[in-house]
Amino acid sequence: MNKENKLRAVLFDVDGTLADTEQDGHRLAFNAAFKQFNLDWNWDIDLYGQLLEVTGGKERIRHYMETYAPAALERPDLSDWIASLHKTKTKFFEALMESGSIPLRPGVARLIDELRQQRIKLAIATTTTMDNVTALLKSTLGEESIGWFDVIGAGDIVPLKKPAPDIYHWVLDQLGMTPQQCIAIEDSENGLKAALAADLTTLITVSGYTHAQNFDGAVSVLSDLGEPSQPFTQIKGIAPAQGWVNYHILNTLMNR
Ligand code: XBP
Ligand code: MG
Repeated sequence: MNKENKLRAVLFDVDGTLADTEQDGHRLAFNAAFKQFNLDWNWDIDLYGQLLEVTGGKERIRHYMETYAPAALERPDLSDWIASLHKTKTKFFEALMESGSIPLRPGVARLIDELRQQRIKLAIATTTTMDNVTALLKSTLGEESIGWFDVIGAGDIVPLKKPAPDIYHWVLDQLGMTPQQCIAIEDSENGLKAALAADLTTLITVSGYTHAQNFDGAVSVLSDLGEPSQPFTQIKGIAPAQGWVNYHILNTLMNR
């Protein structure tokens, strides 16, 4: 008889998973920073969707320059300049979060609350900058919510960003857990690749920019985490027994 693994921790991605932050959050913050630096760059909605293939803001700026503004790559201080442009972008993103313009996605606050009651550990594994994570948590769940997460793995804490599994390895190591004790919740193909490469069962809740991506290997693909009053739509993989994801559903998915 198979011995069931008991769920001990949930590893959340941030952008696209906790909140739909890319189009009206990060994208606007990048454009505001470009303006402040007197650059005539403008990342429109379609272009930003393409640029999202590269994870990490500094990496994304460099990738954009390589493709659309190669002359600027000649700067002798290129890395420092990108870092300072990105720092300005982070300030704009924090201000946007403070204004409360981006809500959590359906089911996120409910699930976090239930997992806390069940004494399941919460962790974050993201490529975004730590300041962005804390700004989003503060503006949506309140300042104390930062302490609800046992481990927050963010940004440059590992050298290789998703789709590399490094951030998940780092978080698992900090938790002192095996992948078999955890489930990851992601919204993107790059995030799924990272989580699968770290041997994690992965649930996908698709987001604005990611709904058409390839999610082969995910245990289940859903529109969102759902609420009893607003059930999710099941897209692919295992169909949970009810229209909202809770502790019981995550535990079942982890053992499939
Ligand atoms: C999303 C990302 C990030 C954000 C921008 O990561 O790739 O780079 O787009 O944030 P995830 P920074 O979905 O894993 O959270 O500019 O701070 O990198
Ligand atoms: Mg994401």
